[in-house]
Amino acid sequence: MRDERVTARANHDRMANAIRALSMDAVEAAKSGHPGLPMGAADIATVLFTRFLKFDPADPKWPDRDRFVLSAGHGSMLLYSLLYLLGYKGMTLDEIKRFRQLDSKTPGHPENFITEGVETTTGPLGQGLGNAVGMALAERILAAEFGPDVVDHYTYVLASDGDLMEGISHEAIALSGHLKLSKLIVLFDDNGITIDGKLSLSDSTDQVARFKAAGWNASKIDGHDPEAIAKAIEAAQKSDKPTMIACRTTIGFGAPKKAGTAEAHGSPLGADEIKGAREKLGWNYPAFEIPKDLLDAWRKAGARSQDAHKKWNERVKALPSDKRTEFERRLAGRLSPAVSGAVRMVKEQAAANPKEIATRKASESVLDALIEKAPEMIGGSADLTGSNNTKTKGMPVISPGEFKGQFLHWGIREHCMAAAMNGMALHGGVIPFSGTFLVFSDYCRPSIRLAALMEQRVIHVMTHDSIGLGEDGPTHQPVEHLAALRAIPNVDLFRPADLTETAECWQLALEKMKGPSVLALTRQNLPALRTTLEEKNLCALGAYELAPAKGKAQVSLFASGSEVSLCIAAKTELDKQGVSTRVVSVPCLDLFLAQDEKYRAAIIGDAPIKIAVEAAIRLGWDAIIGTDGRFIGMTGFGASAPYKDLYRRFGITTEAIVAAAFAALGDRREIPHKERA
Ligand SMILES: Cc1ncc(C[n+]2csc(CCOP(=O)(O)OP(=O)(O)O)c2C)c(N)n1
Repeated sequence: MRDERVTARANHDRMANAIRALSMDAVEAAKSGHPGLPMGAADIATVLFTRFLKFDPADPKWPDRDRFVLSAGHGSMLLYSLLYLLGYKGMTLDEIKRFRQLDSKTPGHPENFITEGVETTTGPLGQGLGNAVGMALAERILAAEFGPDVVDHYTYVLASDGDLMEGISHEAIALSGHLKLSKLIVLFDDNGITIDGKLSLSDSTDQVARFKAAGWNASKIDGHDPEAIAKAIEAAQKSDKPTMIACRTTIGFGAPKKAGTAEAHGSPLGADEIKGAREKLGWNYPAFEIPKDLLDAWRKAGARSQDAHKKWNERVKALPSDKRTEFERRLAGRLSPAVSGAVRMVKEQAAANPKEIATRKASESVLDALIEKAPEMIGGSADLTGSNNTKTKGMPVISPGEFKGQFLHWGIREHCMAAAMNGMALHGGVIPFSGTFLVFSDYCRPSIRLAALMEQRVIHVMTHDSIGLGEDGPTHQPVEHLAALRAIPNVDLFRPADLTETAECWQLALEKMKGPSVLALTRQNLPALRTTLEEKNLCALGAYELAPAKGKAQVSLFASGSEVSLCIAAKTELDKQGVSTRVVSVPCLDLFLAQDEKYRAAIIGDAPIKIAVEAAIRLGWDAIIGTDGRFIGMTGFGASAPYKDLYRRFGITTEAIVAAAFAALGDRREIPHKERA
């Protein structure tokens, strides 16, 4: 018995050392990277991947696989070593040797869209933990609907001190504790070291107590003792709460001088230290060489779940055919054809019965029509449900331990909401949409940026989109946020002008399979502008001529959202005064700027006067009006007052548009005069 244990331990050590060796050698070859975490966490990873994790390297996207999130993305060599050792086809030894090089499968931080087997893109600390909450949530939501026979997997996270120091971790821990996400298991790489040195320089939190206070199981173990790790994971799997296992480890384990110090964190160990580590670990193989028997042992571990995978395929096949079709549709992320039907119905109603409503309310009407047709849509709000209008009557609420629902009260946790939504989208089978105020997009921004990078379909409903929110004042009035969101590549920022445009923008957001959308919506009522039914989605090209000029246009007015109606009123006035004017609605500047030259030129037109109107800063609009165009909007922060007073104070009015047009015409008339002089 004792001998067996000794042999098992020796085998474990060799397997873990394979991770350590590959990691330190790859970082050395790249002349950059982070050897400390992979060397320290190698024991945890070896136990998890060889004894617990359910996955199949032959099918990295197997929907019922356990998810593993390396939240501390800087330790990417841990993941790459595992993928190679376990037999993921895309991860060859050559790729390991090309760590951090151009076009390799081994970028500096894990990127899920580059490397098969990587579940999410991590690097910004704390995000992975937030993603994992969403993955665990999506698993429960789908299990509640389709049953444990086809949806039953764990979400494991490896989190570092940095992950747990970031503010987002507080939101993630509190929310998942509250929801009793019992299949979420966090392995905390408790090494007490950060970049600056000892963790004690900047933190003295009792993490076990912290997690327990949030409703988790939490314990402390020796992170280099495989049996202790295994026992803790076994207990975690049986728990009715999420579990955090603080695994005490030594960063850079095996490095003779640098282990246990910040020097092992983020730079190559150096030739001498690597030589010393080889001796200390009893690793007598050249760089990048894994002995055959060891590779075989790892590959065998990689094949552990093949049988489970096969049985799962059979269980899916045995589902009643309509359930199976629906399950497969959800997993593929395909929308039901009923979605476009629902959008059409809203457009029909909008045309038949034009109403003055706020676009947040318009969005609620669209959701009302959509929600039944798209049961994969999971809505939520960061404690502004009544303001964001993201919860319709037909949406049951997800609650602790009860996941059959379509709406989640995220609490006042915008950052985790956005990160978890990314995790839900990555998990698949659900389409998350959120609700908060547009001004708080800043609190979601790091996660929205990652959704864009990862090409994930998440939809953020962000209401109270300008000074038009009125009395809450400048703290709540976004001015730079539209531009800031437009600045993120692959984010589509929609700002619809009425109910019809809101329906069209929702459709575009849902149909955008590879990236996030933000719907910026008003608090205040807006008149209906699209009063005839158009089959075509006019918002699809980002901008379109809403009101043509009578004859040759002298003035082109461009606007989004709440300011489009001001332009329509200004056009009426200008036309009356003999100035032929057209109005272009720009519900999505991002989409418009992505159109071809011909379309852009046609929409921008050749009217000599171009004026853009948006109750926000000018940034971005020059692409349409040019640097010599006129802009009516904000140049600084708003103020607290009823919104009509604010629009007057900041000069965003029909009169101001008309005056700007005349001033511009006057300027032009003056030019030849000046030239004559
Ligand atoms: C949001 C964010 N801030 C800063 C960094 C830069 N950074 C990378 S690792 C790290 C901290 C390292 O400490 P720890 O998380 O304990 O990792 P370990 O030293 O154990 O590898 C920092 C500050 C980052 N990646 N993300």
